[in-house]
Amino acid sequence: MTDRPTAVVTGFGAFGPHRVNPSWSAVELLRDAGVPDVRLVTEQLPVSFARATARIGELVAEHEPAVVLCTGLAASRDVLSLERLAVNLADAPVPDVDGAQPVDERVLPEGPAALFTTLPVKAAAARLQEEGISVELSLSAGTYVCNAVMLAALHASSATAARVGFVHVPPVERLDPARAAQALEVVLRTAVTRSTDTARAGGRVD
Ligand code: PCA
Repeated sequence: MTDRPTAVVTGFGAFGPHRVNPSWSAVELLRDAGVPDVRLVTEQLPVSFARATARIGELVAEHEPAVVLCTGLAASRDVLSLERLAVNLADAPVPDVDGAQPVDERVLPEGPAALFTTLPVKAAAARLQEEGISVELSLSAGTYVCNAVMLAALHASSATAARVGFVHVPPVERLDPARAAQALEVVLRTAVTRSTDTARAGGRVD
């Protein structure tokens, strides 16, 4: 029973006008349904640069997960986004729930400019499309708390084999939380069953 891989899956709490954060609704549904053969550790993170980045590091140290899947709301997006990159930049257009509003600060003072996801995002995107769930690969998780948590999760796991990534969910009007939960399960399953990503063209020319 201890052979089951552990997955730490997080969503965010309320912030700004978003009284209910659909990322957490999706994580709750995933938690309640369970994922066969995976030990799920779920937690709601506060939309706080300081507390959320510290907490994700604690979760990684405590549970030594095989997968870390963090999620958050992208209010302006139409479809589910699999983030490819976290940047070492905190530039908050609005204060976080603690009133902190970093401007052009490093998330990790000694860290690199950016870190790549270690999730097999192209393979996950292909599986999501097979399930009829619209998805895009994203090159920016923004410069707010979601990006900071993704960077902190990658940094905390950098000496491990954990697969770490971030999924941005659109508002509920564009994606039902039950469908978002299904999508998270597909991403998780892909992460635990594949050690490498598929090498299919998927970039962009702007
Ligand atoms: N979305 C915000 C922070 C919390 C959330 O759910 C973001 O994209 O940074």
